Amino acid sequence: MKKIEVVENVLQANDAVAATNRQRLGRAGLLAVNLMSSPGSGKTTLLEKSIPALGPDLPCAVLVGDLQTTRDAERLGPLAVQAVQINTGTGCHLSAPQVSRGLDALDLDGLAFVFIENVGNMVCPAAFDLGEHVRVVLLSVPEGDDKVAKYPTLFQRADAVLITKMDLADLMEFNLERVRQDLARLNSRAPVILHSSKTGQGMTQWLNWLRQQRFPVTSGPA
Ligand SMILES: Nc1nc2c(ncn2[C@@H]2O[C@H](COP(=O)(O)OP(=O)(O)O)[C@@H](O)[C@H]2O)c(=O)[nH]1
Ligand SMILES: [Mg+2]
Repeated sequence: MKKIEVVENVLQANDAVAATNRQRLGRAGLLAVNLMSSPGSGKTTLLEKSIPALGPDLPCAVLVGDLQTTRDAERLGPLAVQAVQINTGTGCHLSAPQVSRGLDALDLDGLAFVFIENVGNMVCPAAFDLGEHVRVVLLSVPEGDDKVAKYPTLFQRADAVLITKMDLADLMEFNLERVRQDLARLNSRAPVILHSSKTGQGMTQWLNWLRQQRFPVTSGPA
């Protein structure tokens, strides 16, 4: 029983900071996007492609969570965006207090998007609200078409699901219909975007979805 209480307290403390983060991000008039998936499913590559495509009218910043190294922030550096690496040490997900400190290191003025690349993990990030406005979950083709059913919590709370590395679908004998059926059972709300950073498939749909998500934030009450 005690164990359960501790977990609940940790989540409650996290959620309180997340609410403050969300208010702060909303006041700045930007959209915060939490990207979640396994390691190697293509989060940083997606950002490398998306940020230039959004263009100078929609400036972006990135908070990148990893256990160690500043490699992802270095990859995003040449895109001339503010990129802050958050090293979690042994932590398998980002928490709202870590994101709060990451936001302190950013100049939020004039930004359209803050992308939060979560630690690569299909389980733990799902439980932790960071104060984001939307949650995007990536599933890459090489991970296999059974993963939606095996890791349901992540997909249940997604606002959009990207099936990435679609260029490998034939090679990997990926059963897209199976994935669609599993997703339909868990989450009928989130659009499913078929994407490849290599061929550009789904890029327009993804960018349009992102742009649309900004409206409730920018045109909502102050
Ligand atoms: N074939 C293929 N490879 C990709 C695609 N997107 C990313 N990759 C590769 O997948 C690897 C991991 O990508 P990365 O963006 O670092 O994944 P992350 O760990 O989720 O940030 C890299 O070698 C990328 O070049 C894609 O659409 N198709
Ligand atoms: Mg990465």
